[in-house]
Amino acid sequence: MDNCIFCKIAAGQIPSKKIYEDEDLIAFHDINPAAPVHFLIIPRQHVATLADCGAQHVELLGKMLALAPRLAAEQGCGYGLDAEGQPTGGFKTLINTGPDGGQEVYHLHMHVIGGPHPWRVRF
Ligand code: DGP
Repeated sequence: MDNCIFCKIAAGQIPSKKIYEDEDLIAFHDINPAAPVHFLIIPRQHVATLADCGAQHVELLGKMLALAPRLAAEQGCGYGLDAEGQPTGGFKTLINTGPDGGQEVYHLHMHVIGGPHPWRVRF
């Protein structure tokens, strides 16, 4: 898509701090991090919003979701159990959709946000 900043990042036309790429997905650090760890997972394919996804995108969305915990662990905010078997670590996943959902860039992206307290917020 012409004029889509994330398509340009996916094509390597705009620099980004990439942490992952494969034939379908790219992940890179958010330019304006909201927490110690904050990266975005995007499809290479231009899809404007989550609301534009249909049955043909289910596999792609599944790949995005499955990638999040793996990259979160690599970035230092993985989820797990401690020595006592208690939950530890973890991260938020967030997809903003449309103006009322706070979406600013109209290329589907999943935020992965984490790091130790006190950055935590309700959403
Ligand atoms: P959203 O509100 O869900 O559309 O969030 C868009 C996010 O994208 C926002 O947290 C900032 C980030 N962002 C916007 N432009 C760029 C860019 O050029 N590079 C990077 N790395 N992140 C960007």
